Amino acid sequence: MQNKSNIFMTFGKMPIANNFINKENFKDEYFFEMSVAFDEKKSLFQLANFPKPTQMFNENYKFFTNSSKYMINHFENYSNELSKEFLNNKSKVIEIGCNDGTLINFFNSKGFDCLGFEPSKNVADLAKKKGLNIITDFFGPNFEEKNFKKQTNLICAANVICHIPDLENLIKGIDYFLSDDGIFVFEEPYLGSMFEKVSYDQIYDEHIFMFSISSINKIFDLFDFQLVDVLPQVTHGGSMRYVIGRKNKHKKSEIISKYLDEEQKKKLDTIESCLDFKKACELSKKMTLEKLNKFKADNKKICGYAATAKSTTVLNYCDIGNDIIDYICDTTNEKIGKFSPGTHIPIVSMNYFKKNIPDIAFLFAWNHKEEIFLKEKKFVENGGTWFSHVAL
Ligand code: DWN
Ligand code: SAH
Repeated sequence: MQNKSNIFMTFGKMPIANNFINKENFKDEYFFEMSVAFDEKKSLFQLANFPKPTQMFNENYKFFTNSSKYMINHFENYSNELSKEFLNNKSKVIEIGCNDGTLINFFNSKGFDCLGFEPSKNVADLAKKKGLNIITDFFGPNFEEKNFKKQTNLICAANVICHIPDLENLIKGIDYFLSDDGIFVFEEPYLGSMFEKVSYDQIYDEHIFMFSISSINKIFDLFDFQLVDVLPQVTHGGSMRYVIGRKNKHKKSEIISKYLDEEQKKKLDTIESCLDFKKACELSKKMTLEKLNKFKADNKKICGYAATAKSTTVLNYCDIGNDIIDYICDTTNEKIGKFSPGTHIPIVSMNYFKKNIPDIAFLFAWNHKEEIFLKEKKFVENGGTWFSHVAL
């Protein structure tokens, strides 16, 4: 489903966003040209080129769902809502991209027959340790799971469908596993929120697509499926939950046409909105650099807070290195002691942050600001300032 003809912007050379690396690997670090395109037929915002999935999702994957308490709580609510609306005590549930098993474990604890797909071995192993039934592989239609084939009542996912380049193969997999009246539900960062916030850091190698309701509506309509409901979410800076069923099996919510009208008004279904977004990104880069240079001229010490995948885009696009940001603190053991992809800023522990308090903290996990501001009250009380390229 790639379409290179409508490339409208490039962010320049980008490394693998989650490849926090050791010094000895600097010399052979992988980069690709990160350009974005818009497919007007499907109203689909997408990367024009990207690394192979196995370059990103393997035994060294460095993102763990349980790194945010807020997200753990969100996934418990997600499982409660879906169980109540779509499941009974005999139901079977599949999760695509289950990572450390946080979400599928909530379904498992409720007694449903569960199966998770997770290609990144290190995180899949964490899910298996919880006693969960996990296939360490990319989701698709080629599995001999007799208990789940055409019998799965709910296939759910979060922050992973936009990571899957071959959408046709994904939908074949859904068709292969879903029961006749089963439901496929997924939540992904929302294009409209990214445009509003100018949060261009949602774009990185793993995020092949940035979906809107218009695009999801068109994509599934090409197959024997249809969008039957949508529900906006506040997670990850603004996401959308999509509910999909086989055609003519479920009542389509009236809210969909209202949202489609709104998206049309905002021109989210055409390349026009992308061209405005491009200008907004360029302005954001200019403003960010002006502010950071002013902090530096005033002799302020600057650190990064949370070594997110998103930070790789901001740092590389704006060309911000160790001369501006002293270090990035993070809670993930697998990132601490390593260096940021492309820009090679040291990643340190939260303990280091507490002992080496900066004047300014560039909040790279701006999407978790409530959770972080609550636990870092002292930073502000002691005179520290939060900064970000998006409005905080
Ligand atoms: O889609 C994706 C989302 C769900 O997760 C993946 N493609 C990759 C990843 O993106 P991200 O790294 O931008 O996600 P987060 O959740 O914004 O950031 C996670 C990072 O932030 C981890 O390294 C942990 C760190 N963090 C922290 O240091 N202190 C996070 C929180 C909440 C904190 O309090
Ligand atoms: N769902 C979790 C993890 C999101 S990160 C959450 O919201 O926190 C994306 C995850 O999807 C990674 O763990 C990655 O290994 C996995 N993934 C990537 N491509 C996949 C595919 N084709 N099938 C299944 N999982 C995939």
